[in-house]
Amino acid sequence: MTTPFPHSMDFTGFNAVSRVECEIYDLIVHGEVPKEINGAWYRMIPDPQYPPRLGDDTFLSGDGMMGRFWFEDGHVDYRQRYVMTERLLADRANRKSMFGSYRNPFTDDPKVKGVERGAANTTPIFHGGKLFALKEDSLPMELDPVTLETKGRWDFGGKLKSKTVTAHTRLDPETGDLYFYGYEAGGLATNAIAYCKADKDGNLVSEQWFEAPYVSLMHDFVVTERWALFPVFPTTASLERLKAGGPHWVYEPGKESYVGIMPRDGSVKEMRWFRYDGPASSFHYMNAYDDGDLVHMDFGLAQVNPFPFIQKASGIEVDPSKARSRYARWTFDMSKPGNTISEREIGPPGDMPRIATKDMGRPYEVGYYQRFDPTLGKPNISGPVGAGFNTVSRLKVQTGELRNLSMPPTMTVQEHLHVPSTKTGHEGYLTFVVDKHDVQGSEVWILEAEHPESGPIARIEMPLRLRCGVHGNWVDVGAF
Ligand code: V55
Ligand code: FE
Repeated sequence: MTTPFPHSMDFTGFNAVSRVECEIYDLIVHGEVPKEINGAWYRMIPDPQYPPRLGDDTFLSGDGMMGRFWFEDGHVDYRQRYVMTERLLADRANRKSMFGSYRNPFTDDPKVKGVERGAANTTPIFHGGKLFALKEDSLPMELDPVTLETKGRWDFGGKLKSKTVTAHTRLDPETGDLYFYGYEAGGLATNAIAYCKADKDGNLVSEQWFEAPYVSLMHDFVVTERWALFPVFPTTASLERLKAGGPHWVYEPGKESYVGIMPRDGSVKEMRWFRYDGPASSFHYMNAYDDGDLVHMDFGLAQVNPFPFIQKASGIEVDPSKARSRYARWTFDMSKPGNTISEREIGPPGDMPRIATKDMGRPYEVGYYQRFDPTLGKPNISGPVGAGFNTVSRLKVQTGELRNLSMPPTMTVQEHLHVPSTKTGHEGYLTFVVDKHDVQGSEVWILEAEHPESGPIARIEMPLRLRCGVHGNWVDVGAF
């Protein structure tokens, strides 16, 4: 037996835990799944095996559940399995949660001191023929790409020095090189960043360490053809606070933000820090690219960290729908001295940006992201932020033209994925899980990426509720 989960936002309603490992052959499809979509869609769900050790905790601590939709000639199969982390194994051995609050080992049962606490719950990536589950506080976990069986921790054959790898990596679509970094690379609340590159076969070819202006939740970064950009927003950590059993993160709206920019394949000694004053928070960057000596970075910029558990730790209370304030383009002039940033608003607020892989780090026209439109109805809770998104938007980043899929008032959308088409002149597809709050059930929708407003060309029935995932990635059949 295990005890019930707490009655908090993170574990009730659509956020109730699932803990189901399953395999479903040939899902029921309404409409038609385009036959040219062939491959695997991996997605990760935080789904805790046991109730929080200290009575309550955030959604973000949940054990990693890896899902895999397999698309073949119009058919779709699904399977999901837990990542067997050291953390989950230790919990199962004790038949209860041994690990205390989110990313604070000082709150753990002393019996698990030194056990790796990473939950491997954020992003699946497939690189160099291997599948990994990533969580930004620890090293990648390698899984079998077909069975989803856990193979173990991955440290690039013992070469990687960083103690962490973030959940957001960046691929050069032409070379296949993977750019990534780890923050708190030297351990808990350290200000060390490890900037790394792996070649297309997965060999670690570079690891350079540098210091950020302060310790912060550096969730994502972005590379262009020439530059690597490291944004730093003031969600900060302190070892003293952790030792006192306090929260890992606190949002400090009065503190300045930075973007560190260095040549993508150069030395960290060439880093330039651009400064931004004013309340700022962001988690994901849609894209960045070079325009002569200018660098443009497009992203959702909010005035406050959107996670309720971080707001609470910071003594801030805001309506989450007011926490996302605009979609922004920041431009940096690398030919001039100084550290100023110019900003242009390119769209309404939102998050979960995705673009076509071919556009990564390159000049581009179109991005897809998600928004909460309050005119569509009351917020429905799904995921760690609270209100789930109810709109999928296609944004032309140069002109601001928006095409929206507006969901019915009982539905929210989980992160979408872009799947390329093999036909020239075709923009590809968007696929995502839909939460049906009236019946506590799930569907998968497939849209023509160029026309989200036209609605789904295929709807796939799910015979179980899929708890809110974090991120997913597409792997074409050719990669297997
Ligand atoms: C995020 C997700 C995490 C985490 C830190 O979406 C930040 C942002 C699922 O875990 O640990
Ligand atoms: Fe993320």
